[in-house]
Amino acid sequence: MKGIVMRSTGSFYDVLATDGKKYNCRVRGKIRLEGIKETNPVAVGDYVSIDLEHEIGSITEILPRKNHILRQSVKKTGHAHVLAANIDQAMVVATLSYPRTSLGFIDRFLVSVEAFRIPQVIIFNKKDLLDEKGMQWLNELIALYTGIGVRCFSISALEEDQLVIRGVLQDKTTLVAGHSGVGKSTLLNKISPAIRQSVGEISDFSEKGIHTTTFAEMFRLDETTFVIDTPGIKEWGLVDMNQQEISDYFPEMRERRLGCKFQSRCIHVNEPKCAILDAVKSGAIALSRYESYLSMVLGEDNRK
Ligand SMILES: Nc1nc2c(ncn2[C@@H]2O[C@H](COP(=O)(O)OP(=O)(O)O)[C@@H](O)[C@H]2O)c(=O)[nH]1
Ligand SMILES: [Mg+2]
Ligand SMILES: [Zn+2]
Repeated sequence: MKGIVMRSTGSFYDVLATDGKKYNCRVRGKIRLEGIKETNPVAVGDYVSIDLEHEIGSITEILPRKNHILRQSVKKTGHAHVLAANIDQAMVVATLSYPRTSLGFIDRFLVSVEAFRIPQVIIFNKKDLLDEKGMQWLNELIALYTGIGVRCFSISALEEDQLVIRGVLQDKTTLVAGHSGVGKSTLLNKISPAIRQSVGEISDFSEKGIHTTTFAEMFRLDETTFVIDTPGIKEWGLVDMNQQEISDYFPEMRERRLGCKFQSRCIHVNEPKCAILDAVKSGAIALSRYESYLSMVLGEDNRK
């Protein structure tokens, strides 16, 4: 029988099979997917073949993936693991206040996802808490991110705005991310009763300092609509990216960097005749985006 992996705990997997039932399965023997060298080959979102002869089913095969997202398990020391597979879009929920999501976090998320060529959506939540100045800033950010090809929505999850987001999710598999406290659970709960999440429980504190691998969990909204929640992800580490590569994942840099004097050797930090630096100076590239870029290029977690 075939099925889709809804949840993984590292050794066990919940598989939603074509008969509509969920089976607890594990991987028996070694299965390898071509081109994947990661240690846990089966990920949430994978289409798999399962064998139900024994009390606990076994996953015997991973069907070819459309795509996947890798994530660094533990900063620096750990290996990358496949966070999820077969994703149509990745959505980050952010807030400009209570709490304030840094643009650095948003940009890191966008880059991590863009590296796998997966379309991105930003949901700016808690619009109701913004004053006039805050609204102005919000509109500037929406203009900035829309300008680089990211779909943006501003909502208040406390209002009826979730209907718009339900439409964004329809017929797709969407990975959802965001810092704790931004209203992710509030939004997901309103979107679907199938997703039952506790609201307002900040579990950050107890998790701090413990290097656990974060696993994603998938929920089904209807036959063709899936949401993948990624609880507890506080940082998006860049996996396997060299300095030259990073500007490729900034859509506003991708074409422009061909104009740099040093071409692919330019990392746009202090090189002469750098097309990216020129664009930052002229305002064609937003300063906040360039600052995020610099932190990724010069950040130590990323030097290779
Ligand atoms: N003012 C306001 N508060 C919100 C909104 N969305 C969520 N909250 C509140 O923010 C807190 C954190 O929400 P929660 O859904 O648990 O956030 P999560 O950690 O991202 O899952 C809760 O007290 C929610 O009631 C919103 O749009 N406006
Ligand atoms: Mg939550
Ligand atoms: Zn350059």
